Amino acid sequence: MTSAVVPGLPEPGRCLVMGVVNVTPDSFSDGGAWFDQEKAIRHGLDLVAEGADIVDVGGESTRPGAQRVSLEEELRRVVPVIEALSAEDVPVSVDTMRAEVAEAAVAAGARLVNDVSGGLADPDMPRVVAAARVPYVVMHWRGHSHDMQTRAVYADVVREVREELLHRVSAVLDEGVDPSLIVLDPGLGFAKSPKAGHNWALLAHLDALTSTGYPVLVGASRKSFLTSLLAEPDGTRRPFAECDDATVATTALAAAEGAWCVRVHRVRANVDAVRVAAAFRAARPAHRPADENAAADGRADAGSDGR
Ligand code: PMM
Repeated sequence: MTSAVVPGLPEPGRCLVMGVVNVTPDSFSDGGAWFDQEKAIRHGLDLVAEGADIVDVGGESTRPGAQRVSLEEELRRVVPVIEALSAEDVPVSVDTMRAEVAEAAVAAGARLVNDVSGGLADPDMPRVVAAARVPYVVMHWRGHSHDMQTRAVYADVVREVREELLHRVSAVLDEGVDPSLIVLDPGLGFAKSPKAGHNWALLAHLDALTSTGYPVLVGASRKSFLTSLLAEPDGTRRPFAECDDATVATTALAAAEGAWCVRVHRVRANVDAVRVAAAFRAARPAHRPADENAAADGRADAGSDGR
C-alpha cells in the first residue's frame, strides 16, 4: 500500500510528521514558548533532529477566541524563522491565512502553504498559491477564531465537512491551483464541538476525505477534544502539554487510516507511531485469515522457527 505523495515534499513512504513552531505569545497549546526568534529557530532544528519531515511555522494564534495580529507583526514573526530554517534545508511550511504572508514565506524558502481558512480568510490566497506553485493545505474552516465555536452546528459533520472542503477545492482550482498540490484537512478543533463529538466523528471517518484522492493532513495534537477526553472525574481538563500521549494514539489511528501527514507539537513519539502504522498498513494486503493460511501453506500463524 503506497502513501500519497505531494510534489516538493519528503516521500518517506509513510505518513509524514509535521512539527509545529508557533512564533506567538498566545497559542493555546504551547503558550508562547517559542515567541523569541532564536528559540523558535532552535526549536525547529530540534524537531527535525527528532525526525520531523516538515516544520510548520506560524505567527498568528488560532486558539478559540483569539484576536487577529497585524500583517506587519505576522511577517516580523515568521519570515526570519522561515529563512533561517530553509537555509538549513529544512522543509518548511507556513501556517497563515494571509496571501501576503504566504508570498513572503515562499520567497523566504517555505515549500508549503498551510491555510487554516482554506482560502476563505483572504480572497487573494488561492491566486498567490497558484502562482507560487507550492502545495496548499485547504483546511475546513467556518470563520475566524473569535467566534468560530458558535458555528459548530452540523446535522452530519462528516458529510458537511467533506462537502464544504470539496466546495473550497473547486474554488481554488478555479483560481489556478494545481490539483496535484492540494492537501485536505478536516480542521479538528475549528468550529467543531468536543461535546458533540465532531472531532471523533471526523477521525473515525477519515476515509470520507482520503477517498477523494487528495492527500489528507490531520491536526489533532493537544486539541481540546483530547483535554476533555482525559479530564479528571471532577471535570478538570488535562493541561494541553499533558495530552501528548493521547496525540500519539490519534497519530497511529490517522496514519493507519491513510493520512498523508500529521501536525504535532512533540515529534519523536509521533514518528514512532507513523512507523508502526506503516508496518501495520503494509501487512494488510498480505493478510489472510488463519485457516486460509493453513490451507495455503500448511501452517497457521507460525513463528520464524515454525513453532
Ligand atoms: N491547528 C492549529 C493550527 N494550524 N493547521 C492545520 N493544517 N491543521 C490544524 O489542525 C491546525 C493548523 C491550531 O493548533 P496550535 O495552535 O496548537 O498550533
